[in-house]
Amino acid sequence: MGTTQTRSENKYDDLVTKTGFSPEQIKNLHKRFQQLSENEETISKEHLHSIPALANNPIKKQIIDAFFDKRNQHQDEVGSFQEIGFEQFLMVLSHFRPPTLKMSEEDKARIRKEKLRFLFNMHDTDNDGTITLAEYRKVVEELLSKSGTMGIEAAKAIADAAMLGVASTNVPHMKPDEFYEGITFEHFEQILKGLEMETRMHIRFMDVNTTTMRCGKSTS
Ligand SMILES: [Ca+2]
Repeated sequence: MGTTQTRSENKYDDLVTKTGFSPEQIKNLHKRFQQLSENEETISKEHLHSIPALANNPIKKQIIDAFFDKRNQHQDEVGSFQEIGFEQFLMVLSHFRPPTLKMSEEDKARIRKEKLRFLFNMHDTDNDGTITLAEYRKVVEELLSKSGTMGIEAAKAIADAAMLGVASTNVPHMKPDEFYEGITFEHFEQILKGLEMETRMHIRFMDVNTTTMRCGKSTS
C-alpha cells in the first residue's frame, strides 16, 4: 500500500500543483474520469450528458459546455474543445474546490475571483466581456424551463426586470438615450459581493461532492 501511494503521489505531483487537489482526490477523480470515458483518453459532451447527477440540473447544458470551454483552463485561450483529457477535466473541476483552512486571505480572494470568473464566462457565451440582456435571458429561460409552468414570456420579463435592476445599480445616472450594454465582470463581482461562494458553488458531480473534500476537516 505504502509504495503504491508514493508512486501515485509522484504521478500526480504536477496535477497537485496545477489544480490544488490532493493526490487522493485526483486518484478518485481519475477513476471517475475513466468510468465516464469508458477507459478512453478523452471525453466528449455526450459522455457528460449521461451523468445521472446532472440529469435534473436546470443549467445542465451550461455546466457541460463549461467543461469544454477553453477559458476555464487557466490559460489565455478562447473557444471550445471537442474532447477533453483528464488534466483539462481536472482543471475545470478545480474551480469548484472549496478553500482550505490553512489558505491565506489572498489565496481565498484569488479563488473566489476565479469562481466568479467561471460563473461569468458561463453567462458570457460569446466571450465579449459583457453579459448582455440576450445572454442573460437565455440562462433565465433555461432555469425556468424546468419548472414547466412558466412560459418564455415570463422568463423574458424576469430577466428584463433583473437586468434593469442591475443597470440602475451600476449606472445610476444613465440618461434616457443611453443604452445599457450589459454586465461587465466588475459589475458582476459587485452584484455577487455578498454571496458566500464557498458553500454555494459546488456540484454533486459523479457522486463526488467537492464540499465534502475538505482536507483534514470533518464537518460532521
Ligand atoms: Ca457576451
